[in-house]
Amino acid sequence: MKLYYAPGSCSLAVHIALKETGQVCELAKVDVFTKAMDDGGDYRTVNPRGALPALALDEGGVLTEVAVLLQYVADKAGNVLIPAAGTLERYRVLEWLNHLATELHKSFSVLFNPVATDDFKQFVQQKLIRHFAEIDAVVGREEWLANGAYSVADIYAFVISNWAGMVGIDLSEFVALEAFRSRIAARPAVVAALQVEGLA
Ligand SMILES: N[C@@H](CCC(=O)N[C@@H](CS)C(=O)NCC(=O)O)C(=O)O
Repeated sequence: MKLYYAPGSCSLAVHIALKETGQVCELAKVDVFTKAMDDGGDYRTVNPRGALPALALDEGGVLTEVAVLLQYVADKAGNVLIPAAGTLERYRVLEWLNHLATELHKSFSVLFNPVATDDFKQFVQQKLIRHFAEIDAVVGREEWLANGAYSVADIYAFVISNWAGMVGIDLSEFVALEAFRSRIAARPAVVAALQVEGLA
């Protein structure tokens, strides 16, 4: 497998899931803005949408979309980071993956967008703060987002929450969320992925 990634971006979630499950994967770094790959090629030849991440599969072909790649990587490792297909526990993890992808991840994309107006950014920030407040409440009651077990949903939430400080969102009032983030940051697989990406 080969993971196309940009340091600290949403591709980090897939990178962490690979490390957590001990799967060997080649890495190809991409400039998120220019789409240039380290070998000089244009990433859009891999993923015409230009968005990271993408995973080139051993069986051939390229798979995209963070939430899908997380399921793919977790499924390849058995039911370590995701419950078995068809179980309600599985749908609980998928519920979070979908929520994180559509409500949080893409809201951050607006905040990183230089053409978004300040008023709109403020509106989006408030929405994100409400979503982080919900996560704070959930991980205040239970250790992890779904089923009381660490899953790809927690990994995705961790990566997204890393962006808060970059766009002026202060998470320090969310004590349980900060503890959740620290628990994940301390995991050896997470430390290893961050080191490889030059972030630790
Ligand atoms: N729908 C895609 C969106 C991924 C996405 O927004 N990736 C960001 C990095 S976190 C990116 O590559 N942005 C640059 C672009 O879309 O051109 C997914 O869920 O994988």
